[in-house]
Amino acid sequence: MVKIQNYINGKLIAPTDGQYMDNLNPATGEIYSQVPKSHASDVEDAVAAAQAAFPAWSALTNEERSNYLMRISKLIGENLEELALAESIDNGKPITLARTVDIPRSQSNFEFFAKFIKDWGKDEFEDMGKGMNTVHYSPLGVVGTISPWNLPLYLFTWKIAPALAAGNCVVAKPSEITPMTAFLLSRACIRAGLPEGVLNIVHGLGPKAGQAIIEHPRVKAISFTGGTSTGRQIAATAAPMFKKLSLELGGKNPVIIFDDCDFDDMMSTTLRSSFSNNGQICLCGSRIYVHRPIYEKFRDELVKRTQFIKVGDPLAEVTDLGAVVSENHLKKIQSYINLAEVEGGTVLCGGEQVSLKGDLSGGFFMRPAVIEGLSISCRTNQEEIFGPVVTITPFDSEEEALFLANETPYGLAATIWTKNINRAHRMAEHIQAGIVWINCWLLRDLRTPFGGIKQSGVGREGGWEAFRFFTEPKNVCVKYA
Ligand code: TXE
Repeated sequence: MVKIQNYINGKLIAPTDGQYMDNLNPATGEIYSQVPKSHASDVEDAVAAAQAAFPAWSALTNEERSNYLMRISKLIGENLEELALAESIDNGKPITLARTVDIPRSQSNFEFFAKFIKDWGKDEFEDMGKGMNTVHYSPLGVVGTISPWNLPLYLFTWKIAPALAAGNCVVAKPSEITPMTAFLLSRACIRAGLPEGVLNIVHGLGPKAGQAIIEHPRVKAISFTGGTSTGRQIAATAAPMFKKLSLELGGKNPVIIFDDCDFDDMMSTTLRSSFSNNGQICLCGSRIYVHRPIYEKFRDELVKRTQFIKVGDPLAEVTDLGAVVSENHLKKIQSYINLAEVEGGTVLCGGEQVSLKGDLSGGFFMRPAVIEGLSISCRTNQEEIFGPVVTITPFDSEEEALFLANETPYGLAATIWTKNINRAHRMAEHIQAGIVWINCWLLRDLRTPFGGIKQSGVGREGGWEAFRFFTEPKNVCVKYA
């Protein structure tokens, strides 16, 4: 059985008190590896290593740091199959998804920021005749990153790559539920010759290892992706210490479908935006609002296509949806299916647990669900389920669609389907979300700001936003003689 190790000061090491916890394969329910149950002492060692590495790492040129990142990116590409297999086993997602989305995107994260850092310099503002202002951007020192289980390596590297590129040293904690690809990444960093202490990966539970990173006085910034309640807790610790905070939290994203949309394109994309990765993507659309003239056509087609989705072995090439990430998560999702019925909704299809045969008989599988007949104020439409569950509701006017879309505490992403470009822009302007997709979903340009408003988070990732977060600006003003 694989024993995952921490990566501290360039070495793979056991946690200081020797404690490990079990890591389960969600497709079988079997334990298949052991994860360090790290404590504050491991975080202390990681921060000390990062602090010691910082002067030399931050003194490198942008080009030199970029070269290290490119080497890591290349190694991710060379080990795509191994990483995709590990991600699929750890998370329960289809290997085809890990192979085409998670791992290629992790590779791109390093490559993108390696290239981007070469254009990062200083800003200059000339006050004609009076003086010149130069804004220098300096790395912060040691920064902490904490990431979730839904897109394990993808979100882990999305934070680490810009932090390192900007000249910081990092203490990173992956989710304890999906630690394997972060462990494989630490091996890649060793092979890439990344200097000791520049990146440190501490495995363990959130309230122990995670909290120790948040609390550590030498950790200058925290970049976190995960649940809104965890984000609130993190902010409560970090804000009084005046740490920089980037919080990417939950979502309850609306999809608004007008009767003039390209129906076929909308249908196939909506199926993806509803159920990709078992709905365990913060950007999935979970509340679907449909213009009344096409409501019934849409409903029947969505239900028909949802019933065709293949739930099965994540390692089989034909599988559409694998296992959800854990037994607890499966129970949570199913409790919302029950709740929806109590709240007066009708489950049109899915929602039931699926029992597979053989090795997969202990796995956490369920059929994707479509629910109708719920009001906007009910819990099913207000709380993040984070599973393969969507609600559908008809609407009559733009105003009504906007009201429904905005009437939750979240504001991460929204999708609008219409061929009327004026209407699309009107809607986009008034929708309360950090990201709006028109006639598409998950079309990502890594230069653009990524993040949410309201309870979906604080701050933005991506492009310059990431570099601004991981640096401190200093304005130097020189008066002309
Ligand atoms: O999140 P958690 P989980 C949401 C979604 C999901 C819920 C739970 O609603 O159902 O979060 O997922 C660490 N101090 N999203 O369990 O618990 C933890 O160890 C410091 C939205 O993954 O918030 C893990 O590494 N760290 C989302 C990370 O925080 C702590 C993506 C996330 O854990 C901690 C995934 C603490 N006190 C889930 N407690 C999105 N928006 O992308 C936990 N952690």
